[in-house]
Amino acid sequence: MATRNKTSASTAASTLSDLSAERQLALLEQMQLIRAFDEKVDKLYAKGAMHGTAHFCVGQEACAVGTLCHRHDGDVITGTHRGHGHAIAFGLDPYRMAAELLGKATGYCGGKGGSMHIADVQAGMLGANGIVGGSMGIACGAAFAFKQRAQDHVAVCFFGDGAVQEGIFNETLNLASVWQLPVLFVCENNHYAMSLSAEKATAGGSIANRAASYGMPAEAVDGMDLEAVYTAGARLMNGCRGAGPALIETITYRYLGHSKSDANRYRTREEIAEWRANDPIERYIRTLTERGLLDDERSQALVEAAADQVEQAFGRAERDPEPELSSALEDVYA
Ligand SMILES: Cc1ncc(C[n+]2csc(CCOP(=O)(O)OP(=O)(O)O)c2C)c(N)n1
Repeated sequence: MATRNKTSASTAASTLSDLSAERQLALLEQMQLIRAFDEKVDKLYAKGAMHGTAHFCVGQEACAVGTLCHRHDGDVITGTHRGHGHAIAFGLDPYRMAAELLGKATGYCGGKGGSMHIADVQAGMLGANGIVGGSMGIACGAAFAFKQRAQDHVAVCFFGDGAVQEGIFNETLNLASVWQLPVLFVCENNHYAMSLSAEKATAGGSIANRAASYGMPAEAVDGMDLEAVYTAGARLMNGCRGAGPALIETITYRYLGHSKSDANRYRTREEIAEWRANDPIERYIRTLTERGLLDDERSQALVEAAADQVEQAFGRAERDPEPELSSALEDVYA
């Protein structure tokens, strides 16, 4: 890990077990809510009840939850096309997300944005993004503003392994480091950019090492292990505050296809099964059970509560009005 000459970069790591029982359980609930949300959306697409496309983060829940639980008021995030988990972990309302996906006027973008454009700028969710790597420039802009205003906030920027091969990755890491911008880059290395394997596409092998070469603290962690992401998140996000950038490479996996039209021909069933056997939610349930904070009954109740919350969100959103035709040209930028 590269280090920076700032004391805040060496903030002592805290672990999940330092949190109250209630808080530890809340992180499980959040991961279950993300999964329930994406599974519901997947079903709605399969039924033809939803249009356009969507990208699911089933399997990747620990990455967003483990980092964003360190956020403070005033911090902002930028997401990706696979962004439902980022939005929920940031605290957006699943009902307004459901409304957005269903094209309803009550959605975060008035029903005109859909899955890849969910944003709540007032709250600090600066947007999911259909442009691979697009989240990086926006996060750096926000971090530049924090620095100019001498604010102690962090911009958390999610992106995939595919974005690492784009020019913007190198430009933004360089500038963030040269200008010491408070950005936490969170790479969700789920091993594929559509069908292209990260292993074949990443010169030098390690994304964390690439970031370290720009002079910022950078670590690769097991993204299927909430505990590991949490610990790295505590250290690196605190290190960003009032200081410069850092990067976490979360090694993770998407269980479902790239988007709705993916036949999964570039990977085997066995490979998917192997990753599913290391599921971040199941793994965290085992940890909480070993700590005496959870039993089978409570665990089942939490799964049902998450599914119920999602059902209610979509049920309510379905009854909401569509945007007025007269609003078609509102909020359009050219
Ligand atoms: C600039 C740009 N190039 C190409 C695309 C087409 N595209 C959409 S998603 C994707 C793969 C992205 O992979 P990765 O960054 O690893 O994210 P993941 O889908 O794995 O979460 C590509 C190439 C795009 N949307 N934007």
